[in-house]
Amino acid sequence: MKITKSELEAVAARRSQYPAPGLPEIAFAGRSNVGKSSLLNLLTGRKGLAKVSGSPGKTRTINFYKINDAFRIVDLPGYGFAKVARSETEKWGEMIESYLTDREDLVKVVQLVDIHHAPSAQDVQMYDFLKYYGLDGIVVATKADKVSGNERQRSIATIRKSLGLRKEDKVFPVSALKRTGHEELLDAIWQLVNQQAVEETE
Ligand SMILES: Nc1nc2c(ncn2[C@@H]2O[C@H](COP(=O)(O)OP(=O)(O)O)[C@@H](O)[C@H]2O)c(=O)[nH]1
Ligand SMILES: [Mg+2]
Repeated sequence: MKITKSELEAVAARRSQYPAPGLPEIAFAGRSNVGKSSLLNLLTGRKGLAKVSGSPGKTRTINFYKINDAFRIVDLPGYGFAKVARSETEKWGEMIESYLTDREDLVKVVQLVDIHHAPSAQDVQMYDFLKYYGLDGIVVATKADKVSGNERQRSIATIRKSLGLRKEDKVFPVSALKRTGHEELLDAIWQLVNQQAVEETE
């Protein structure tokens, strides 16, 4: 598939600011600076849609992007930024947990990890949470341009092992810099969205 239309539909700091339900949602999770905004821009072909930041930890909201008027990509606030106060971290946790556990339109969460660092304890914790709620199964290894050949295979093996992926779970290496790997990811997302539509009419 191709994304021909994308728009930032809502920037939510609380539930009342979520868009009205009615479209399937695929959320993106990952630590600050993992490359979430860059991936979103790559997928939509719009360089400035999501703000790419050199300094991590800025996004404290859940951002809803409407795609092709057919589904939403939901950008969750990044975790693992050391410089935020504990009270902020708690607020972050509540906000994400509330969305993940109680949003009827949520189909799946794409977990982003950086290909040139082994998954962090927080990545593992996040992914365990997704498993518990049955939202797991798709992982993106970002910044794929930073490793090549054998090293890439080794990194992916490390990711699979650390997160405890099953055979059927998928890891997509993507580079926003080199613009590679995103088409495969988008096809997988589109398949999930359509599966959801079929299940709803059954
Ligand atoms: N080399 C490389 N750098 C990337 C890639 N994607 C993002 N970055 C850089 O990583 C930093 C964080 O990116 P951003 O998209 O803002 O991450 P976010 O905090 O997860 O939204 C920026 O400096 C980006 O330029 C990539 O595919 N390759
Ligand atoms: Mg971002």
